[in-house]
Amino acid sequence: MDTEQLNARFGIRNHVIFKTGAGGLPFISVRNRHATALVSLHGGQILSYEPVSQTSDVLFLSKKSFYEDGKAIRGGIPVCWPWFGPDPKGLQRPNHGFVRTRLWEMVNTQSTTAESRIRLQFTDSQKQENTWRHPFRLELDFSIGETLSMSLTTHNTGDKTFAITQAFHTYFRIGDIGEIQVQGLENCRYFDKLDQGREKLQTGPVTVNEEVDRIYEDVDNHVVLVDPVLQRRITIDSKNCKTGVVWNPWEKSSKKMADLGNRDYRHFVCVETGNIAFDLIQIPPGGQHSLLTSFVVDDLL
Ligand code: TA6
Repeated sequence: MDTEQLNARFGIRNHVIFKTGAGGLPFISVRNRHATALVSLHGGQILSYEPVSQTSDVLFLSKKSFYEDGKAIRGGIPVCWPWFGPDPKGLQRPNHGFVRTRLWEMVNTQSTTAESRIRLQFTDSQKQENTWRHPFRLELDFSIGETLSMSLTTHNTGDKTFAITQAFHTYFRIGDIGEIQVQGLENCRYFDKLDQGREKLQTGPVTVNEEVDRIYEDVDNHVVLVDPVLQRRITIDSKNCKTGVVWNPWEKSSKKMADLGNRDYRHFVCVETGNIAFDLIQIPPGGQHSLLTSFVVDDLL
């Protein structure tokens, strides 16, 4: 469907409008009295979320992102599925799974003046990954308003159980990486991916003054990103998951990434929620699992 057909079928005057954007891809521009947002059908990825109370976007989006089939957009909230991180089978399949690199389908849209809802889906008929053979249907729901909420529901439509790992790989825009704190992970154990995966203990809030790539275990699903430069606090709640990630590539690794500016690392941190590493989710035939997350932005008084 082109954007004219998408608008005819799913557009909502003043609130949900489809448009062709970077790379000739279809995007959804969302506006209501509480927030504006931009959602890419490529990747099923929200790229921008700006509550009217904020003067800067809650999400970071690289100006050097790629917008093409087979590549992930650098920023917003990429959907990592059906695996998180490198291909668990070592078959050279894409990092973080294949659904963030492909076009999703529209299912429906709803909006009031206060909240806009979008449902996308991705099914096995759309996949081009011939090494993931399980029949499935993915539903991705966004609720955009005073808060941003997301739900990723995996349906097993086949006759065999399959296992997944998954995450919302959220890029938060921040004033400066050296000033932020991530609270709520105190006393959690984590795997330090930059130190041969050694298991360590988080003492105190997470601060970042070098490259960080940590998978936190048994998190209590309530984390707060405090940004004294942008003078805001972002509360990140999640459900049906036990793991989280804090990642920043810092200067050296950033320079190896063609879709990231050399100084971009100062202005984003990834605080991710999902079912990662040991938190494997087994879905039986006919079964389903929903990964939920929500974000509330408050001003720091
Ligand atoms: O979530 C952190 C991480 O797994 C890092 O190891 C790094 O690879 C990052 O994701 C970005 O991955 P990408 O494939 O989007 O470049």
